[in-house]
Order: sequence, then structure tokens, then C-alpha cells
Amino acid sequence: MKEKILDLIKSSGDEYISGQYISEKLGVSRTAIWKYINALKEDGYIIESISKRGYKLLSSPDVLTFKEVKEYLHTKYIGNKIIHFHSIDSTNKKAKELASLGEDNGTVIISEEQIGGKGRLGRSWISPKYKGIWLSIILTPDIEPLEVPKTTQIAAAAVCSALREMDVEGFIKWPNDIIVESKKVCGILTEMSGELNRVNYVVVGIGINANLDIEDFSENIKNTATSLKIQLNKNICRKTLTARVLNNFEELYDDFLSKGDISKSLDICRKYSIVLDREVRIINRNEEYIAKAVDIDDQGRLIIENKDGNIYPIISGEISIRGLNGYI
Ligand code: BT5
Repeated sequence: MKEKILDLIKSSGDEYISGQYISEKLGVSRTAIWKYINALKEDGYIIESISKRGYKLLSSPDVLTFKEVKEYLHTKYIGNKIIHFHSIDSTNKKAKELASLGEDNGTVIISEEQIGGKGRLGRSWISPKYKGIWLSIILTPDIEPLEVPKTTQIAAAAVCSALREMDVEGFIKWPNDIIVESKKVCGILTEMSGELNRVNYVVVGIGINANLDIEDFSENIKNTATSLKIQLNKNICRKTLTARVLNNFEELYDDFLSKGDISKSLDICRKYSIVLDREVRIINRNEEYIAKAVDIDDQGRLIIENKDGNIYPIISGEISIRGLNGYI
């Protein structure tokens, strides 16, 4: 009921909407409406109430709840349900718990803050409150486990496209980083549960540094990480960016499921790749070597040419790529 009342107040824009009208439309008493309005105020909505005229929404809180993101969403199922937290250890961890209990395909977990945000290989991901977009998408595709890393390429293409829709020149650093002005603005962590030839579920975790300030980053990543706010010199609207990422993700993911290949995502990954045609350092656990990144193949694998002229693919999993003299 709280959502319905909010929808009505939002839809009346700059006009006041009377308690009488809401009461008739939704079949609730004026006292109940008053209680729901107070609950909305507690959620951070600033609502003006004037006797005899009614209610008017003055501002909405900057939170990534379904109520706030839905008006920008054009998806069929991704984000139909957004489970929102103000603080959590990790959205990927929560998504995996819920997915194993049978949560729906397309459900998105979002938290305003993560106190145990995760990167790959047990690394940690800095996720301060109300400043970023920390989300995980639950998927239950009927695909082979070997195909799961392709969803990372789909997510990278979706984030890059969303940023470009907002006139931000994002680039993709294969396999899981989005780069703006040579620094990391987004990381992707794809996890799965499955058996040898069956996927139970996939969780695609996306972390975007939207409105972080430089002091939010720890000393060791200040030179390699950035945020959209730092780059653009202004706060960006997290709600629209969240919706744009999910809109693009669904389009590219559906294309993959219907065609069985990720060509549409790969076109974006190749076009905006920051590693292709460059000499890069490849770091695979304890091994480190220099090679040239020559292509991304149809499976989403990076094709490299080593110093002996051998050309072969590497798969994402545990590989990190660096430029010869720095992060990229
Ligand atoms: C990643 O790992 O880049 C994957 C990050 C995925 C984060 C999302 S947020 C929502 C969801 N829930 C989670 O718990 N995780 C996902 P990797 O390539 O391993 O990079 C990790 C490294 O990036 C760290 O070791 C730091 O050096 C650096 N780092 C940490 N926090 C960062 C940040 N906010 N921005 C840029 N770099 C960061």
C-alpha cells in the first residue's frame, strides 16, 4: 500500500493530491494514508501536506530501491524484483544464498554499502555507503558451465554501453574491469553453482564507483581507481545509471540466450577494448609475462601472441592484465 500511495503522489507531479482522492482510489481510510505518509517520510521522502489541499512530493531519497529505480527500467524480467539493503556484507554472497533457496531468475540484490565486498580470488572491494552501485543479478540459464564466463563479457558490455549513453567514455579492460581515463571505475565478479554439465545458478556482481571521493579509496588503490564523480566533477544519478546497466544487460543477455552466442556483446567489448593491439603484462597467480593482446575470440577469450610468436587464447578466471608501465 505504501508503494501505491507513493506512485499516486509521484504521478501528480507538482499538483497536490487530496487525501480524499487517495482514499477513494485505493480504498483505505484517511488515517491509514496519514500513517503510510509518515512511513514514507521515515524512508527519506520529503512530502508536504497542507490541510484541504493534500500531499505533494518535494523530493525522493537517493536510494536504489525498486520504488526509485523502476521508473527508468525497461526490462522484462531483470530487476522485476530488487531486494534492497542499506548495509550488507556482500551482495554476491546474499544473491548466492537466495539463489540456492530458489530465488527467481532476474532478481537483483542491491546494497547501499558492503562491509565485505568481494573481488576475484578473495580480494576485497571497497563499497562505501550511498556512493556507489553495488548490485548482483541472479540468473538461472540453461547453459553449459563452460559458457558462464561469457556473462562477464555481457556485463562489461552492458556497463560500458550504459556509461556511453551518459556521455562517459568507458573502456573495457578484459575480462572484468571498466576503465575511465585509465583508471578502474567498475569491477565485475561472476560466480556460479553447478555440476559438471549443469548450471544451477549464476550471480553477476557489478560494482560501479559512482559518487566516491578520492579519500574513499585506500592508499594502495588511489592511483588505479577512480569514480564517475571524480572524472565528471559532479554527482551522477545512481538510479538512472543502475537502470541503464540493467536495461542494457537484459538486451545483451537475451540476445545471447536466443542466438547462443555473445556476438552482440563482443562487438562492444572489442570496439571499446583498452587492451587490444597492445603489449600487456599477463599475471596468472605466480606467473607473469609480457604478450600482445591480438583479439577477443567468439567465446570471449583473450587471444594473445607471446614473445615467441605463439598465438593462443587465455580464459578469464584468474588472469589480471596490466599495462607495461602501470595499471593500463
Ligand atoms: C573485481 O575483482 O574487480 C570484481 C569486483 C566486483 C564488485 C561487486 S560489487 C557487487 C558485488 N558484490 C560483491 O561482493 N562483489 C561484487 P578484481 O579484478 O579481483 O579486482 C579487485 C581489486 O580491485 C582489489 O584487490 C583492489 O586492488 C581493487 N579495488 C577494490 N575496491 C575497488 C573499487 N571500489 N574501485 C576500484 N578498484 C577497487
